[in-house]
Amino acid sequence: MDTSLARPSHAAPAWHESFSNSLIAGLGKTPKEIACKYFYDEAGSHLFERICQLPEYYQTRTETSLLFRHADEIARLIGDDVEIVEFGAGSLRKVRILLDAVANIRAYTPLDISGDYLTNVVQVLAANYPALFLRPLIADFTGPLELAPLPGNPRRIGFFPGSTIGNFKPAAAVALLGRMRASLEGGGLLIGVDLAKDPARLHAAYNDSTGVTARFNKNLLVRANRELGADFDLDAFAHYAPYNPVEHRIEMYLVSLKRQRVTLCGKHFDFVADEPVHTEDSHKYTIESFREMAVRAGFNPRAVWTDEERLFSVHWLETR
Ligand code: AVI
Repeated sequence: MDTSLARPSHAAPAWHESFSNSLIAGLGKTPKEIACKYFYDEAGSHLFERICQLPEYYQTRTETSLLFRHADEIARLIGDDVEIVEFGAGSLRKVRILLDAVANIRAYTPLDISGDYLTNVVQVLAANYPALFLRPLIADFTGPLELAPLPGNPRRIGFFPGSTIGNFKPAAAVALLGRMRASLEGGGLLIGVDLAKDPARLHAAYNDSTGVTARFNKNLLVRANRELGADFDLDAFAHYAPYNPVEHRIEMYLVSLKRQRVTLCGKHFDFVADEPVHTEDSHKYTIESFREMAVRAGFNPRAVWTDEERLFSVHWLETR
């Protein structure tokens, strides 16, 4: 195979600059915040992979087993002769279930913001699927989604597993789904959505006993120190991830353990003791509330699969 096809290209430049601008703007707000998309540098992507294997983090194994169990039915709904576009592709592990089940895939387009990580995982996939046409893109799928059409215009199928949609506030989630819908016209979206459940179970999933989620959260500060020359004292911030039952979401914070000043890019940011920096929301839906949201984004919800415990759901949404 021509390995140049498996080399990711940049859909948008200057990640570095956008991280510093976003961090400076976010730390200047009250309450302070850091956008969760910056979790995923190479180290953050590896930490997220470890989260996915934690016993407390039921999402990954539940979604994977749903995809395996219903692969034939999913493949029938997807049809053949399609391009699969994965939004925020990560490890490229779950898509293998589709690559094995769907007939005649014309192209697989994984989009991810972590270029180094994408380069590595795409090489492994290319070795395992030598006949597959791959066009990896280093891209922020939260921005404009303009994908060049492929020759012959195969139907485009979006794949958005892992309940990443839950990391957007509901209005932003509807807007993102709407942009995805527009880029998938004539096709459909296969999307994984975590379900509302016992808050204790959710709390455990985001406060794991081995502290991997805490390291993942603090990686934002590690990254700012390394990439932007910031001087965050890692021991002076704590991971805090409560469930908010009113908004149906886990909220993640880094809490300053003392009064302190942090400097980055020549600017000073003061923290009082116990001051939170908001780093992530992870919304949980019911099957019905998610389907209503998909309808608001212009999709036609066609099929949904869930496990016996109703922990997680996978939805097939058509654009027409
Ligand atoms: C990527 N996303 C769906 C994960 C989640 O569960 O919201 C990110 C994560 N944050 C902490 N643990 C995992």
